[in-house]
Amino acid sequence: MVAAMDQGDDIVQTRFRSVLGWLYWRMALLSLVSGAGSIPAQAQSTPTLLADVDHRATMSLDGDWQTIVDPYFSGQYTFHHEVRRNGFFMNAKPKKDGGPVEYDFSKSSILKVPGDWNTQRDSLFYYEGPLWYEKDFHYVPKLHTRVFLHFGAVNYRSTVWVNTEKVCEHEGGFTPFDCEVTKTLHDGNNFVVLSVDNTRRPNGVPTLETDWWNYGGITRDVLLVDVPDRFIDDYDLHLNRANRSEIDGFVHIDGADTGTEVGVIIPELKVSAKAPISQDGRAEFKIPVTRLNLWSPQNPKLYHVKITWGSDSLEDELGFRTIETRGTQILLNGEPIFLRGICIHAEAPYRTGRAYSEKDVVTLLTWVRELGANYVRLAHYPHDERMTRAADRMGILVWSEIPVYWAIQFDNPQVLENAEQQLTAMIRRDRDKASVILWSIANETPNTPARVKFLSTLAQQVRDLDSSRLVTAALLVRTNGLTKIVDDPLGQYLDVIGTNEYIGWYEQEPASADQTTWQIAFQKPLIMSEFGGEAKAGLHGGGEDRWSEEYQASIYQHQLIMLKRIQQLCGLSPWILMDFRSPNRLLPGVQDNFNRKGLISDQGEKKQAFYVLQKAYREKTVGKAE
Ligand code: GCB
Repeated sequence: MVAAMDQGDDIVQTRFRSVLGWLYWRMALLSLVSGAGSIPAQAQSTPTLLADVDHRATMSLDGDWQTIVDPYFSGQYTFHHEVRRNGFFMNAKPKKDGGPVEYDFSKSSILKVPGDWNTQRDSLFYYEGPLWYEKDFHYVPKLHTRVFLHFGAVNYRSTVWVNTEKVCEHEGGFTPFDCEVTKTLHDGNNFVVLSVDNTRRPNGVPTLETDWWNYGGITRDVLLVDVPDRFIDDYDLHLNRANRSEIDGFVHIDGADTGTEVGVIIPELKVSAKAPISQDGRAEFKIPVTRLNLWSPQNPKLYHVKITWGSDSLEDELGFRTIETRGTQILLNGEPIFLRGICIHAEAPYRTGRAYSEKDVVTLLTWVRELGANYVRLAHYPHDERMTRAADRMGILVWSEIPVYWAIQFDNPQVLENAEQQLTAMIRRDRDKASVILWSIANETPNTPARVKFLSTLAQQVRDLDSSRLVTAALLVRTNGLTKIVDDPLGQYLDVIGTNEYIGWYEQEPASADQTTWQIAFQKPLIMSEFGGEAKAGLHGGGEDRWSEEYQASIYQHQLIMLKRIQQLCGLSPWILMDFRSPNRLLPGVQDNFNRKGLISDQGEKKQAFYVLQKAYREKTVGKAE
């Protein structure tokens, strides 16, 4: 995709200029008319992140929300013509007397949560801008309980008010956040208002240009989460790489007294361990275990684990396994493993739109199984937590990634902060999942010194947060005739090298792969993290007719010939399991706003290439049999 990248840079710059003008206008207006936008001291600009929310006592706020489409973001102003105008967060009602109130949530239309707005209302299909959500709910406070408002994901920027008080702000469309609302909720009727803005930004992560639909809105669950006054807010329990008879890790308590003890109980293993809390609020564990049934794709064994501290206790289902590299191999539980995989976007099968439900993820992963795969690359951002939970249960290994995609502003410290925050949220949410073996910090990022500095900082952050898994990224490769060269300096900071190439689609012919050789500058495991080509399901032609199923199948056939010759290949995840919506894909009658590189159409029709890959995976003709 190098060619497309260069073009992308131009587009980014052109759009950047026009966006600058618009931003200038808007900032000027805002400073004239409003005090809104600054966050009061009591609100959290970096909201808390709870662990294991799907095992907490919760009340769902999913369902119907009142919504106001607000392209000029007029609902955020509090002053206009020197007259006080309530921002929409006040949730006021128009009255005959008194000042003008020019909105009314109760009379506005409804959107379902979770769900992107684009596929729920025709007029919002291409909408990129601010939209307001409001929901009324009843709440009865409990003694000695703190309450958090949890959002699974909101794309892209959001500000949250409860009963008119701003409780938090968040940026990033695919990671969870939690706003504390203990003191904001009343006994009885309450309401929450959210402004959500999916406007693409030059300094966003991702930035202006992506090859997926910019689905806006509250795209994942909203929950009220009850926890005790002081509670278990983070933990990591994993198998020791060097000693697979020991579970290591920590439990962190929010507000703990030093010296008090945390308990970890695994009934099936007869484990009942205790450890004291030190000054940093953490209790460190080294738990000896015997007769551990290791988690693997063939045996996705999960243990019931209970963590206790004071009045809090938290349960989880954890698998125990190790993942490491040795030379150019990836070892699962000490044994070499070959990753027979496929990429997936969080696009919902059949209905399209953002995937969020159990049905969505099980449909996708069942196809993965049918393909004979043991591995998925979840592109290009963290997917719903149901996906990694299902992968844990179904024994499918996972590469999980943050949307550091193409040419983001690598020299902007605020962009780094944003990427770090998304990386932390991804790791904290999913480090209890045995299926996740690879944290990816980037996809196809152009090689510049600023970018290497930026991404090496992220690689170090992964190691600080989770040293039990591997760091990777999908790199661009250089081409010299029929030689592919992998020498991106970022490679030195990674455990596993991912490379994307599109021989037979963006360059050369499918058969060119037969003669292509690979020069890899790193003695590390390599994953072919993308290859493929487009085909419209049901469109047939010869092996030379682009867009036909035969042409796509021929790309796969030739790729498989090439891949067998790459000695240090440890896995592959062709692009992609299912067709997905993309605003870049405009060919009428064929693409119609879908990237058609799926092995399966968005309506579930399997293309010929699916069966080519299935045969190679089932017969293990690609990669070494483990
Ligand atoms: C890539 C990108 C992916 C695109 C794909 C394509 O290299 O990583 O996001 O969708 O190519 O289809 O061009």
